[in-house]
Amino acid sequence: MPDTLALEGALTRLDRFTIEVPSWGFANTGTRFGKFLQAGAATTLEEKFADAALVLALTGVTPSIALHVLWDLPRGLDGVPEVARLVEKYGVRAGSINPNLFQDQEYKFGSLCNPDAGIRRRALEHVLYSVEIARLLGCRDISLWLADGSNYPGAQSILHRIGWLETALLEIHSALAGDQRLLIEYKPFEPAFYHTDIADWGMASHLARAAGPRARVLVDTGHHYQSQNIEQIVAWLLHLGLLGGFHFNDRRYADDDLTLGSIDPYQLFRIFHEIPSTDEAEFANVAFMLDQSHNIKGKIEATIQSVIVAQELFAKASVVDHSRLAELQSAAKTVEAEECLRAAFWTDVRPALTAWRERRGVPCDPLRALAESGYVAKVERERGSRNAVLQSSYA
Ligand code: PSV
Ligand code: MN
Repeated sequence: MPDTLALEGALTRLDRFTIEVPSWGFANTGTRFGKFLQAGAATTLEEKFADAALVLALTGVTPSIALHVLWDLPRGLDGVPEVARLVEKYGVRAGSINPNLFQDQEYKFGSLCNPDAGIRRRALEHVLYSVEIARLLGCRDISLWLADGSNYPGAQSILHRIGWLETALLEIHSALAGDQRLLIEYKPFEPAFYHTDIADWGMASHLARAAGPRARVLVDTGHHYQSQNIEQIVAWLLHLGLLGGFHFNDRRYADDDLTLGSIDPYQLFRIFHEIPSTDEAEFANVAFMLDQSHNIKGKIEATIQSVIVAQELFAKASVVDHSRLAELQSAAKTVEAEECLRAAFWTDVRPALTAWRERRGVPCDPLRALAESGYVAKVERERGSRNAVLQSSYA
């Protein structure tokens, strides 16, 4: 079992671990079959910032909120001053900027890969102004996910679409300024069910390399085939200098958007184990973000629960005895090496985390603090009747 010193070391590493929350995690989102609406769900951008500020106050480790351009800045660049005001008011930074290339009716056959050059150009312009939004708000990362693909064999030229995508990404990359980065997210299927233009980490890696040095790959843990070895992908991306960050969520079947660690906490532990938190510069290059929508659980509650789980699993991965593990691996001591890893996984880091929170001046039990704050009941009262009116207009 790791000793007290190893646990203390783990706590030091925790100081550098932060995680970004998604604005859409506070809003009424659901599955394609429907939404179970919540009275307290955030509708306005200000409400999303207010909820994110509470998560920050209760956990101390979520300094930024990811923004989705069409959902949060529907007026594009004109929305920037309002975001800047909310950043100032709530003390939560604007995090990664997510262009939206999947909502417009024009995108039925794709966005940057659409066979129609005019639609490709309009999609490109949307990304370029998203880059500009990011620049004005001082955001480092633009997270690009395309829903592009096709549903039937022969319906689209896969080859032509690769070329169009490469051309577009080059232009997007050349618009990046300062320390900005382009994170390219892959997904094997959904909404397209025959081919997806950026289906896996190999395609995303190639596209990042072809686009330029400020492009990297974004790993969404829900975007893999069943039983794929995600930690191996992470190790490869680190080796190639291409790991840009994560969209964390858990899944049982496909892109289920379940809360982190709810199904397979050992997997997230194994992913964290591959990321050496000892190299500060490299560690800072990895953006840890949640990408979950909560259809059943309370939104703020689920977000806090996910943050806690991320910290627990990160702390567990940090107590691995690396020098002993290296010796055992060299000596090919299979069972001992595996047990060395498992010992860290089964270490109860929760008391140490409680002490760490105490030192940081945040509640020892953030979920209990949320319940005791009465915040959810308050926003249900404040937002409930307005949300009910909005909801009746969905019908
Ligand atoms: C697509 O499934 C995705 O993971 C992308 O990151 C989108 O931006 C996000 O979900 C929208 O919920
Ligand atoms: Mn994602």
